Amino acid sequence: MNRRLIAHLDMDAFYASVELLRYPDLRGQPVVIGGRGAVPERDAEGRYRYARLDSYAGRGVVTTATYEARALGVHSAMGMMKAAALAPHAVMLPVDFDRYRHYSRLFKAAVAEIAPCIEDRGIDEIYIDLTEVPGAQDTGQGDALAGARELARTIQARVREATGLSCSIGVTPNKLLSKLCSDLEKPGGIVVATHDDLPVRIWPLPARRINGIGPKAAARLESLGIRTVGELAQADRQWLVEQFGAAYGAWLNDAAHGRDERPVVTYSEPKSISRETTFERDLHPRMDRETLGGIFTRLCTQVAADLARKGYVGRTIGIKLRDDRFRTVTRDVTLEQPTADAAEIRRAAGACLKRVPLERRLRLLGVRVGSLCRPGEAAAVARVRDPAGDPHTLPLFDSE
Ligand code: DCP
Ligand code: MG
Repeated sequence: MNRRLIAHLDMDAFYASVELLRYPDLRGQPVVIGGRGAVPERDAEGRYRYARLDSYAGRGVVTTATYEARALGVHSAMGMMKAAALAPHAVMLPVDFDRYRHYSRLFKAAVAEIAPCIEDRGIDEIYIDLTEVPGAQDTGQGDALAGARELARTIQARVREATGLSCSIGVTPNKLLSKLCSDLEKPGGIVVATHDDLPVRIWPLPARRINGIGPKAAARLESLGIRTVGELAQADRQWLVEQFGAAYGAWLNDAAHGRDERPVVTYSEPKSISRETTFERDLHPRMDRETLGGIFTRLCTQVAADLARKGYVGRTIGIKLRDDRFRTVTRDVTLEQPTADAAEIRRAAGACLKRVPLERRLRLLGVRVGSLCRPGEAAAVARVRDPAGDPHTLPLFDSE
């Protein structure tokens, strides 16, 4: 039987790298993607004029940054003002999701030409089952994984050819280890490993690097004196079960020992499609009624367009509000018939809004459509989910 060879591929500084394709003069510079600034315009000599971080005022967050900006301490999810303090001269570019989605499709299609068994994990990462791909199992002189290594190089080269972008790849016997390995030698890294490499490459890592150990579980582990994956591996399995419950405790022990049998799932139905926005300044439900109404309608239109593009209709329409004290409320309503119609979504979302006491200023508004099905498909058919396929569907200590 063939050894399992699972790859995890993650694009390097994805949004930033896509932007550098159209602004190549920014290569080598600290660049931050985030906020809603204007797109750069050309000056009289045809050169782009860029906004710098120190000109920013607002509450936007960094979605990603080039490695040069990261070297200054800037990272994803950091407030732009804080980033400005660290890297005042960094160039700031607005996000352009349509463009990132386009490149996302391109790189996935490029990989699919070589290895068709792909699990989509979001805009910039995929798992690839290489087990049956021709050549993957080849062994070279003194290298049992020569075939896997070569295949990873081929995939990396094809992605670059198709997109101009670089990515990092981990190849191991399972998804858990591959996800850890793809991150080890970014950017442009290829890390091929087996269980034998666990003590040297994986055990020194902080436990929270494991996908499924979130901030809460990491903090709890730390309070128990466990910081690294290796320390977690040394902890007694039964003791972990006592501390974290049967499912999560056992999973922690398996994870630390690099045990993971999850298959690469080539397709999964989305559970819901949503859009949300954080305002530049808090908006008052009465005083800013018109502005809010406009944003609300735009969100509904965007969700409707997302549904249409992905080919879904949905029955449950929901809203999410966050007030200036960071309190979040959600409301939803289930329609008789599924829809992808912007006006219908707007009506249902409006009805949800009426059920929320609007007393404080708002900082965030979101619209979601769930209970998705394909147009024409019987809406009442409940989708059966695989209860055992993915340990992350277990009642995890952290929900991520
Ligand atoms: N992203 C985001 N908000 C975050 C983290 C990421 O919007 N808190 C976006 C921007 C990233 C993309 O998702 O470009 C992919 O996320 P990654 O974590 O893979 O980050 P990068 O691809 O930017 O960098 P890396 O080279 O570390 O993978
Ligand atoms: Mg990435």
